[in-house]
Amino acid sequence: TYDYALDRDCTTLSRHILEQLQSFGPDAQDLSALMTRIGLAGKLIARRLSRADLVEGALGFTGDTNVQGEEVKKMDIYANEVFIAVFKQSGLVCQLASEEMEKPYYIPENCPIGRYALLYDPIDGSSNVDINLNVGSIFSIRQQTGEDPDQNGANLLQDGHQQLAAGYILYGPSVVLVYSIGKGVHAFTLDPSLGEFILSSESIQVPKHGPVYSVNEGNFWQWDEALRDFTRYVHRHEGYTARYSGALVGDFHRILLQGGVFIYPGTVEKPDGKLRLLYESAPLAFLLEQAGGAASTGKHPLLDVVPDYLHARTPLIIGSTEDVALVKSFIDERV
Ligand code: AHM
Ligand code: MG
Repeated sequence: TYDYALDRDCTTLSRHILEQLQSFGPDAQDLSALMTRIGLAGKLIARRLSRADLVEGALGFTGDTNVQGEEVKKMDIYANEVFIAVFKQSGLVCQLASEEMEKPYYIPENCPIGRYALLYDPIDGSSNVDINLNVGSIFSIRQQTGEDPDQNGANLLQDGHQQLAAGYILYGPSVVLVYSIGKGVHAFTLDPSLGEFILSSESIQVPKHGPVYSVNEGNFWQWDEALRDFTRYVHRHEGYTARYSGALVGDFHRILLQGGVFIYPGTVEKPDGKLRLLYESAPLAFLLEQAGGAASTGKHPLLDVVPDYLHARTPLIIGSTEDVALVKSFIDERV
């Protein structure tokens, strides 16, 4: 019969959330609606990426630099605006904060009832855009709480445990959306013929150990000696292999499924590394802890860190528990 195939094709994002929460109450309805909209953002971005070479003005730089001092790509701006457009008039989100905006974007008409804040990196791994390699979007949903008198995101400076939901969209050969609402980690694959994200892997668990170490070794001489010790160790031992794509979401996805460790350490130029806590590291740490892995700054569990600024960075060591512990052991030896 068709039952199995039809049932599988009906496990959309929104239905999955309602099932997970075993409720049709307001919170479940809200989270389900939020996730459906994030899915819509993902579809819009995927559509533009999939034919970017053919669309005038889709590729290349805008000529501006963002608050991080990085050159802005046209695709960064497009994707940033997609999220804003999708959440306007949603009644759900009062405040959006992203890598591409110095200050949060408020949607005042949503604020009386909008109970959530969305933090996101619209295009992660932008350097891959112009060469048609995988990129991603990362998102984190928090309760809209606290005061933000200067509208600079002061109310968002919370630790990572406060996240209600987190996830990412990977724009690869397939478009995959991975999310957690604190009840395991689940992956959905976009079926282009349906225009829907359909459940493809449920309750993903990261292996306790994996072969991959993923770090930009071009920065070797900018690292602390402890990380050089770790790298020398993996060079000298069998069973390790290096993978680094320049797009965190892709490298992270590999590790989630196959195990290993991703590292973006502090460097001489960037003592706190490159990755931003609130919309890059913390959402991925939330996911990985849900999948049975670990995330650390090298000094503290990553989810414990409270940033002092919306765009604050932290070093990131994330992956299988045994591999994160191995990196940590070299750090602890040098303390
Ligand atoms: P972006 O969000 O501005 O693209 O920056 C984040 C990206 C990550 O995806 C990736 O892991 C890292 O920057 C690569 O940086 P580097 O080239 O310094 O290794
Ligand atoms: Mg990024």
